[in-house]
Amino acid sequence: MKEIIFAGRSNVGKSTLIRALTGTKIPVGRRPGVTRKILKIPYRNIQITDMPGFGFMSGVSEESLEAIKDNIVHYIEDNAGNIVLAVMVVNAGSFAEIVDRWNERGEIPVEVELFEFLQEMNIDAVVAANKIDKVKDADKTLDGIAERLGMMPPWRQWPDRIVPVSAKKGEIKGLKELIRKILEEKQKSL
Ligand SMILES: Nc1nc2c(ncn2[C@@H]2O[C@H](COP(=O)(O)OP(=O)(O)OP(=O)(O)O)[C@@H](O)[C@H]2O)c(=O)[nH]1
Ligand SMILES: [Mg+2]
Repeated sequence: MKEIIFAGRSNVGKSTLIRALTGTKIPVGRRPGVTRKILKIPYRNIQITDMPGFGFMSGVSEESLEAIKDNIVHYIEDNAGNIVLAVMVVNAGSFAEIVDRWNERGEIPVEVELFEFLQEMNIDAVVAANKIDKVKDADKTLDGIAERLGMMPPWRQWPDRIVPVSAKKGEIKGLKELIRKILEEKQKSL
């Protein structure tokens, strides 16, 4: 079955976003590390895949965190043929700061790595900038996200690649429309 995967750092709101999109009551929570296993949710004629988050989780060892990341990468490699779209969910308000902190340490931020990996695998990827309800200057924040993922600002130049959402408030219209558009284009090219 064709599938759409949702991936991103823990606690960014991946599961909340899938809930809002599909109406399926999958577990969500205030603490990082709620989704521990890859979860497959049937939705219409497609499968939505909820990934465990990568990054910090209290009480989880460094090795386990690495294992989660490896798991995600392997899953994507093994299922690349079915994956029609990857939604990379980020916390809009903290994304820039996290990326800059990693870069200052001379490390590649996991999100940047994931985004590049998806491109290498030829998997269509969109960035869902979630928790936009908590952000004061949305345009500036979204420009900062675009820039850090190698997309020249202003972010509005990339309407097919970056979309602000608030999963919690159910403000997900932009993402819904984008998903529909991408799936339609895929159908046509078959
Ligand atoms: N303010 C705000 N909070 C949100 C939004 N979306 C999710 N949250 C909150 O963020 C927290 C984490 O949500 P989850 O959906 O469990 O996050 P996740 O990315 O699936 O987390 P893991 O499964 O641990 O990787 C919850 O407390 C949500 O209510 C949003 O759009 N705005
Ligand atoms: Mg989750």
